[in-house]
This record gives sequence, C-alpha cells and structure tokens, in this order.
Amino acid sequence: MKVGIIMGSKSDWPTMKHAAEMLDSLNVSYETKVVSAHRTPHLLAEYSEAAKDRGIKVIIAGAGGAAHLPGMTAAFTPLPVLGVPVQSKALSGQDSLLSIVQMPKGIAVGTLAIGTAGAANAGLLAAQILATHDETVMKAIEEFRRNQTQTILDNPDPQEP
Ligand code: RP5
Repeated sequence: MKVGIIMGSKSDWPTMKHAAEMLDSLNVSYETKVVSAHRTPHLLAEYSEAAKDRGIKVIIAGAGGAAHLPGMTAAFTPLPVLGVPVQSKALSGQDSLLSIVQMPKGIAVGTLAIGTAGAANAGLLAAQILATHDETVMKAIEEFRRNQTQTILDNPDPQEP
C-alpha cells in the first residue's frame, strides 16, 4: 500500500471515502483505518511510527472537531501528512480546519479544504506526490486532467443537465 488513509472515527468515512475513490480512479493502492488521536492515542503512535517501514509513502489524515489526528501523526513520522478537515455538526468544520492548519514551525501538515472536496483533493495530491517518482501514476494524473477539461469543454451550456 502506497497511501495510508486514516480518520478519527467511522463517522468520517462518508467524507474520507472521496480520497479513496480518487486513488481508485488513479490506480494507486491504499489502506483505510480508524485511528483516533483522543480515543486510541497509543494506536496513533504505533501506526504513525511504523508507516514508513511498512512502505507507506504518504498519509492522509481526516478528522473533525478538535482535529488533532493530522498534526500528531506528522509528529510521529517523517512521511508527508495531508490533513482533511471533516465538516463538523456544531461549527461546520471551521473548528476542524483551524485545528489542522495552524501547525507550529518544524512539523508540517498539508491542509486541504473542509469536507468532500478536501478529501478528494487529498487523494489527488497524494497521487501527485507519488507521481514525482512514478511515471505510471503521472500518466494517470495527466489523463484525469485531460478528461476533466474535455468534459467541461464538451458541456458548455449551464442550462443543460
Ligand atoms: C473526531 O471526532 C472524529 O474525527 C470525528 O470527526 C469527530 C466525531 O466523532 P464521532 O463522535 O462521530 O465518533 O475525533
């Protein structure tokens, strides 16, 4: 597995599945796992510390509310960590975003948009990171871009379904 997709709760899956679907569409292998910074802190340390030696290249971490998972994961691994702020009920994900984005200097998390767009883009960005050393993934991304552009050019009328 090249990408680890972790999330704070099963309730994050409807958002985080968009990262998995993007990786599926680009033929990039991944694993998915619930790892909670607060409810399973020891698992978080174990998973993050072992990821590099298991062959994982990029970790996508999604969490909502007091979203400490991406930052703490990054603290335990030198791998690139992409953080997805899950849209929370109480504060619409602004709490998640601010929890993830303001990392202190020295530990980096690449923060994506709130919700499903952020999750899909996390999958895309993970693939783009892998593509710097994998020509097959690079070709898949280039094809994805071409298709996306062509779909818009082929459907210019905003009133047509
Ligand atoms: C966070 O708390 C999770 O990432 C989730 O977004 C949020 C709520 O979790 P549940 O109470 O639905 O399990 O840790």
